[in-house]
Amino acid sequence: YEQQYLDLLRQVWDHGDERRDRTGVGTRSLFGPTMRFDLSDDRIPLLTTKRVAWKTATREMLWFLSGSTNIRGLVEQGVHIWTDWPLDTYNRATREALDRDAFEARILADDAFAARWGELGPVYGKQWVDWPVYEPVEGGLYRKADRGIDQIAALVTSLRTNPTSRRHIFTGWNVAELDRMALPPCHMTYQYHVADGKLSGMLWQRSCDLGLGFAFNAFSAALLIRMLAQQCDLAPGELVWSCGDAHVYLNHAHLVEEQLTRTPRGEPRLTIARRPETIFDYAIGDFAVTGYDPHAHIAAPVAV
Ligand code: THF
Repeated sequence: YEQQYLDLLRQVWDHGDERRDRTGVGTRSLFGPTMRFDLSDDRIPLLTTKRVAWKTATREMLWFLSGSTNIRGLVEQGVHIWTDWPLDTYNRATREALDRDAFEARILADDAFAARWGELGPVYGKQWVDWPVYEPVEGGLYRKADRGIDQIAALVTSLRTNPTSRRHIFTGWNVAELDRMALPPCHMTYQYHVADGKLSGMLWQRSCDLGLGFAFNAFSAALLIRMLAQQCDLAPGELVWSCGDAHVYLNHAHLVEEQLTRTPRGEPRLTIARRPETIFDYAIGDFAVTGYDPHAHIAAPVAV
């Protein structure tokens, strides 16, 4: 289970192609790995070779599903994983040097500041539940429709009404809006497959930070399969994780070396306490992980 990840981490670290990347930190990178995680019996891909903040990942998923693209809703819950990008934009624009705590304090205290500086642009949440639509009007012009496409609601409907479809897909990769996003989506395309009463999901990620992001991305993708399966009266099948550029940042050497000395332990399981009315009605308290006895957290810097 977790060994697939450790093997990939080792492979990328030892044999990856070293290059300068957008952030200037530098990475080693391999192209095109795939991993499979069986989700039956409530098993969930949650790394045990370091402690992973699964509640943070869950809050992030609920924030995506809410359609929000402003960090305020995360910061209010003590989730800091998206703050560095707006902070960087703010400090560049104003030539200030606010630290993360000071910036988050202003995001929480000041509505206008949060609206102006906490916005990430039309990232995941916007594209998932409100993908903009343009309607033709007279004279060869187009006007923006009042409501966009809710890809998640459409997915639930298609899973329920046409389970054998090969089009159970949603994506955050809105080509026309990429340049307005703080970051173009990394975990960009999700596809689902129903067979034998079981729901499997594939995540195609264009780019993966194996040291930090993978733990979040794999857990979240599995979490979403579980929520969708519950909503559609299906049992959980498998998560197939597939990636374009899988990389390790050069400043994560200590993490890689420490984590690869550790042995996975236990089989974490995810339980969902109730069945909410719709896919949009889950709350953080609905989720519990049992059998999670990980090795200690390993802190590592995030490349912005
Ligand atoms: N950019 C980079 N360089 N790496 C990423 O993993 C990443 N993401 C999202 C967008 N851009 C990225 C942001 N998601 C952490 C986790 C997820 C993130 C960003 C940062 C992080 O720092 N995790 C720490 C601390 C967690 C905590 O606050 O409790 C960790 O140890 O896991 C990947 O989608």
